[in-house]
Amino acid sequence: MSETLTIALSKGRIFKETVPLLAQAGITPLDDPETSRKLILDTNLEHVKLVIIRATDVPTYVQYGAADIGVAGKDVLMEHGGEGLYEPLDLNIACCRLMVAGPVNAVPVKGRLRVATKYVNSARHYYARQGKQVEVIKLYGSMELAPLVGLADCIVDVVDTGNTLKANNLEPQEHIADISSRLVVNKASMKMKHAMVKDFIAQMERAVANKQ
Ligand code: PRT
Ligand code: MG
Repeated sequence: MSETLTIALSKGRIFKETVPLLAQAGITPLDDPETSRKLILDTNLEHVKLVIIRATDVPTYVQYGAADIGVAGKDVLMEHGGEGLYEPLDLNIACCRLMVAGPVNAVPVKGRLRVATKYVNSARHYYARQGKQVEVIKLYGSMELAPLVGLADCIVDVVDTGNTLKANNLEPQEHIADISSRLVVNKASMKMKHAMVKDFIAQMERAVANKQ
């Protein structure tokens, strides 16, 4: 088969937790993105390539067909909006919770709440559903710092162990959504590479089921 299957992954926890699932689907990367500078990794299968990109860029690569398939956190997908993507499978990896967090024992804010986050769309939707007027301040990282220096009253961020919050005298206040990573598929690839894509999804489905 001359057709290739390109899979977009981010380094770090998503790569680490996806590799064992790929292994069960018969796919082994020939390089480790933590030590290699390569952005396109070959695998043991000649027609399967991995592209290593920022977590937030995965939906964009797949939407435009630069990758056929990707693995992305639901937090990232909610923020992206999911246009041009199918989301056929919950991989049940990189699990965490999207939460509102603020200073321990914070006094209720009078007036408009200031919320710092990289999840601007999710935060706006969340507060709009509650009929709350808030000011959302876009950040690209280290959200935990914002309440400590008076930039915001609270943050919207993903929380796993909660240790990062605790280390900064913050605590979870409201639960917005449970998060796990999902397989996403380009809509055109689903049609044009149907057999290959369907087969890959089925194998990943089995790999996920085997883990439970
Ligand atoms: O790190 P980088 O800026 O390159 O990109 P990224 O943060 O978008 O990627 P990455 O690899 O950190 O996260 C990829 C995906 O993993 C996210 O989109 C989530 O779906 C998922 N995930 C699961 C998490 C966490 N758990 C998590 N704990 N993403 C981030 N965190 C952060 C958390 O916000 C805190 O700052 O990790 C820190 C430690 O968390 P605690 O609660 O265990 O202390
Ligand atoms: Mg990170």
